[in-house]
Amino acid sequence: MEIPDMASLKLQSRPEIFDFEGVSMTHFFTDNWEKVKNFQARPDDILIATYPKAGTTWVSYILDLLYFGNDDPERQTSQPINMRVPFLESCFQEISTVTGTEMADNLPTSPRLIKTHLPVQLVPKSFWEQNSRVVYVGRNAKDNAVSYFHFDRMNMVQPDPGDWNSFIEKFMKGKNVFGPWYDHVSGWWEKKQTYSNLLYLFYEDLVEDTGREVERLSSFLGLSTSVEEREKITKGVQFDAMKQNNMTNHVNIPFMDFKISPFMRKGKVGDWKDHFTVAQNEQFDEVYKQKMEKTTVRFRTEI
Ligand code: PPS
Repeated sequence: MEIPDMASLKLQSRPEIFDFEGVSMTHFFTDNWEKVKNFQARPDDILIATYPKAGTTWVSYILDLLYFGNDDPERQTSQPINMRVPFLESCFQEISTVTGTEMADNLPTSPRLIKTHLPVQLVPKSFWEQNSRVVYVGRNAKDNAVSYFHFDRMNMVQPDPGDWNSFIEKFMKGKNVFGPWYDHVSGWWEKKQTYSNLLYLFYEDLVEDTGREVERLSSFLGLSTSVEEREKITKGVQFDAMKQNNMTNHVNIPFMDFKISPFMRKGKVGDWKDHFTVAQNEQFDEVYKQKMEKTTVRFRTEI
């Protein structure tokens, strides 16, 4: 795949946000919509679903190691995680001629691990028809917002975030790519009540006890992994290990400017405390109460 360099990409402007079926989107995630909508899932597919910046890469890597960690050593040393786990709705035509759906269609593995940031109502219906397994990861709104802010600063294919004050206003209004955080986490939570093949994980639980969550994943997927295997995986997926690992730290992505902010930034629960002013925190809590009134999903903003 031919990849243009950062300098030439920087010359292009950031994408506009627009309303797509009631959700804020950029064209990078809607240009291939017919193919996304009609994507043919398989019964053994595993869909990794998240709001952006909730722990997608972390869980993708854990799943990849659980399934393929002992197979082909070359996979672990030469294939970046974003090539192993295609981003279903992505369509970065300026950068690559291969769309997310094509990448997924051409995956040689079984099962296929597929990433999506779509809110539950936009997920291609074949995943439900095929009863594919889904792993959802949620992260508390405050840390999620902070992580998303720094990501939008460094990622040239995302809309310009502006400064932190304007970003947090936008976040509370749900005007980020992939829509409101509130609807995303609660929509997927509702789905879990009726769709039993869905495991809902929390980023905070992963930070608190990664080994326990690896075991939870392994058991949800019906895998018979040994304690030693799980310990090895747990060690390999720690923040520092993944930050050093060029297959997981996204250094291969040309439109991310690591001088502005690294992809593997802090990996913490509670970093929001270094960003929110007291007034912002109070306003955020008020908005949160209203938006999350009807859902029973609960997040921890510290551990
Ligand atoms: S994306 O672009 O939506 O796919 O990003 P995503 O992978 O969902 O989220 C990136 C954030 O997850 C953190 N991360 C981790 N934290 C702890 N441990 C491990 N192993 C780990 N791997 C990724 C990453 O640092 C981003 O969070 P922030 O808060 O910005 O550091």
